[in-house]
Parts: sequence; structure tokens; C-alpha cells
Amino acid sequence: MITLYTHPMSPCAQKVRIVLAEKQLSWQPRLINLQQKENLEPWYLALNPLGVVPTLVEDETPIIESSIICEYLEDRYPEISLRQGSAAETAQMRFWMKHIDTKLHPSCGALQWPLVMRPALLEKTAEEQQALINQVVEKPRRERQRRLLEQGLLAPDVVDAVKTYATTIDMMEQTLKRQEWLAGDQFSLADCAMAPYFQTIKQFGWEIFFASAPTVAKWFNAISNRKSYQLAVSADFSDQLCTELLQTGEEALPIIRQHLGLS
Ligand SMILES: N[C@@H](CCC(=O)N[C@@H](CS)C(=O)NCC(=O)O)C(=O)O
Repeated sequence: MITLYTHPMSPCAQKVRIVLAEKQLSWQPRLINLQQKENLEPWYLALNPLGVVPTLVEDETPIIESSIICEYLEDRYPEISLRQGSAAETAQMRFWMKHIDTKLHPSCGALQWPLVMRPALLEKTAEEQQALINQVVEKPRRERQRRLLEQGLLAPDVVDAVKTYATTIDMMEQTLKRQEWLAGDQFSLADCAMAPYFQTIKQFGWEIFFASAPTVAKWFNAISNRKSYQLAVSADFSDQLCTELLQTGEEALPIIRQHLGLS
């Protein structure tokens, strides 16, 4: 049995859930309360020394890092394949996965964390907040969270994050004008990995990012209509949660517009 340590709004956990659904694998979720930093408890660090979700456990072996988990699932369960392209297409698939891991994911964190995670931390005392942040394992993440905790959407990370999103969407628009999916004509792990980062835009009602990228909007629409996406992502977003997130996103929109150079 596969167990996935996950959080409903974590984009890197969502990508693994999409791959599990595409491959029609059964698995059991173990929800980790990121707002209360359950991910930093010793029992979880024993599974994932980086203290982040997702972690997949199969045959008592923990597998960490979402892109590595996706490739693990592809290697272990190739029957429904999400890596069927030529060597060049596989290289293209891995380019996108690397771009997501190194650039888009931290950017998504800079946009989502202040709106979704920060409010719970702000309810704690200043000492409790610092004690929790001090436990964050990796220094770049720790310092980013400290800045986002202190400055919210006014942190410099947010300006960079909006720019990274805009550049990524531009690159995708050029690619998707030539081919149906990110790595060619086959739906692949790259599409599964990228889609959750557009859930973030959608949930906050920030369609403004799609203004000059109709092909990307069409691509995301096609993915979000897939059964895998409905099961792995949409099912976790109740009507009430969607309403709350849209409201949060609307309040933040003036800052996002400003960072996009639109006002
Ligand atoms: N490179 C990691 C990133 C994992 C990651 O950043 N997970 C976030 C949720 S999307 C997390 O667990 N954050 C906890 C925290 O920041 O304290 C992966 O792809 O698995």
C-alpha cells in the first residue's frame, strides 16, 4: 500500500496526487497540518529530513522530493505511462520539472504562504512564531518564511515571484503554440507537475496572469477537466474554501497588479 503524506493546498503534493490518479493507483492519505508545522515534528523529520510534504511511503521506504516521487511512480508503475516521449522530449519534460522545482515552486510559496499559512502563525506569540520558524530545516526557506511572516505580500520575494510566474507563463505560451503539451504531443509528468501552480492562480481569482497567454489558459482548462485533476485537486476545494480563497485573492489583487506593472 502506498501512503502519501500530503496537504490539500500543497502544489508539490498535488502534482504527486495527479500522477497517482492518472496511473489509477490506490493510496492512502496522511494529512500533515502545515499551518501548525506538524511537518517539523521529529517523527515526520525521520521520514523526510527536509521537513516538507509530500513524502510517499511504499514497502516501508520513504521517497521524498515531489519530482523524484513522480519519476519513482513512473519507474515502478509504467503500465499507464506519463513519460512516453523520445529522448529529446523526455529532456524537455525534465527541463520543465527542474524549472518548477528551482524557480516556480519557491515563487508559488511566496504568493500562497502569506495568504494561507501566515494567518495561523500570526495568532501565536512573537516568541512562538520565531521558535517555529527557527526550526525550518533549510536556510533559504527559513529566511523566506521569516521575511514573509514579517512583511506579508510586501516582502521582496513577492515581487520576484510575480515576475517568475509572468516569465514562466510567457515561456509556456511559446511552447504550447507549437505543441499540445509541455513536452510534446503526449501528456506527461511535466503537465502533471505544472498544473498545480495554476490552481494557485485560479483559487485566488488571478486570471490576470493569463491576459497575454490564451494558449496557456486553454492548456490549464484541458488539464483541470481531466478526471485525475478533479480527483486529486478539485475534490479538496469545497465551495466554502473556494469562496474564502477568492475573497483573499481579491484583497491581494491590487498588490499583484502593481507587481505585474499594471497599476
Ligand atoms: N522540493 C520539495 C518542496 C516541498 C515543499 O516546499 N513543500 C511545502 C508545501 S508545498 C512544505 O511542506 N512546506 C512546509 C514549510 O514550509 O514549513 C518537493 O518538491 O517535494
